[in-house]
Amino acid sequence: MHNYLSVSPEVQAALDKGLPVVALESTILSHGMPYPENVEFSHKVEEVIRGEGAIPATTAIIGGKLKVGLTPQELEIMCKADGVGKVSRRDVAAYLATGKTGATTVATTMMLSEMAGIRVFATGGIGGVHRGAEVTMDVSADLEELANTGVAVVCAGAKSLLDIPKTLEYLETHGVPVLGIDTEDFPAFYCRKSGCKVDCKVNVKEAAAILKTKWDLGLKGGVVIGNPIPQEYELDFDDMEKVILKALDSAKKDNIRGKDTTPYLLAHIKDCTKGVSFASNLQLAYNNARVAAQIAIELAKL
Ligand code: PSU
Ligand code: MN
Repeated sequence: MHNYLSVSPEVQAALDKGLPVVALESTILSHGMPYPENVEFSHKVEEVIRGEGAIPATTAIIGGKLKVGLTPQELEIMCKADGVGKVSRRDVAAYLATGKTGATTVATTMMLSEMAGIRVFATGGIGGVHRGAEVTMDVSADLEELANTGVAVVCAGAKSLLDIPKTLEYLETHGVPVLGIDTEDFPAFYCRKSGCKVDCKVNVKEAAAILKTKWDLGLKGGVVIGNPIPQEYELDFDDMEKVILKALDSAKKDNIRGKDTTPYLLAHIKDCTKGVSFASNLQLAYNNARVAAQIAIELAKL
């Protein structure tokens, strides 16, 4: 493993001492946000975690290594995203063996976190079961990773471009707990409610206790922790639905398939909603980083 895994000295020192560490993904940087705004975000989201008293660990695949904890230069590479691919579980070995630079998704960030010994990860939204999956079979590898890998993912739920009820059915089938921070509603990224419920409304202390208990019992897999977008940044559900329907229609016309689907839909939504959705995206990600740090701190105490 040491031939492949490269944990930054700061993150390794924190893990050795049992200090709270929060993982961050890089697909959100390389394929989810424009350059150079993503550079500011990549630093600020790490500062939010530090501000709470935890250590951030952004992940990526660079130079044939699985990187956990990036330098400012490495963050810049991921933000510029020149020739940077989107790496899910199936792509990991090929990227490592060929030395290609890859951005980690939720699935691969969970993998790298578990390899390094990090238990809590903050992101924007998870992948899920796509609308029309009964025909396309397009189900994100994020869900399979949640079924198998012992990392908690703090997110603002899932974008309603996905089929949220089917996504939650999949998680239930695979035994993945879905918690809500101070809410009974599973959030829909830009919106605080999706129309679906979480399994359990919790505060950060309870979330940490549930994680400890699940893993003490040897129960395999991760946990989804839904943290709704702050009210002042919430967007209108029906407005977003119109934009999403247009994006789905356009993806169909352009014959977009496979791993390109999610980045295509995200880019389309961003263009259609101008800066408004981007501002919300930033704020919900900061909010998730804050709560993930608080949960990591509570977990470190247990
Ligand atoms: N959903 C978002 N923003 C994102 C992603 C999903 O609202 O940036 C990214 C994440 O990295 C997630 C990946 O893990 O897309 C899922 O891609 P796919 O649907 O191809 O599994
Ligand atoms: Mn897919």
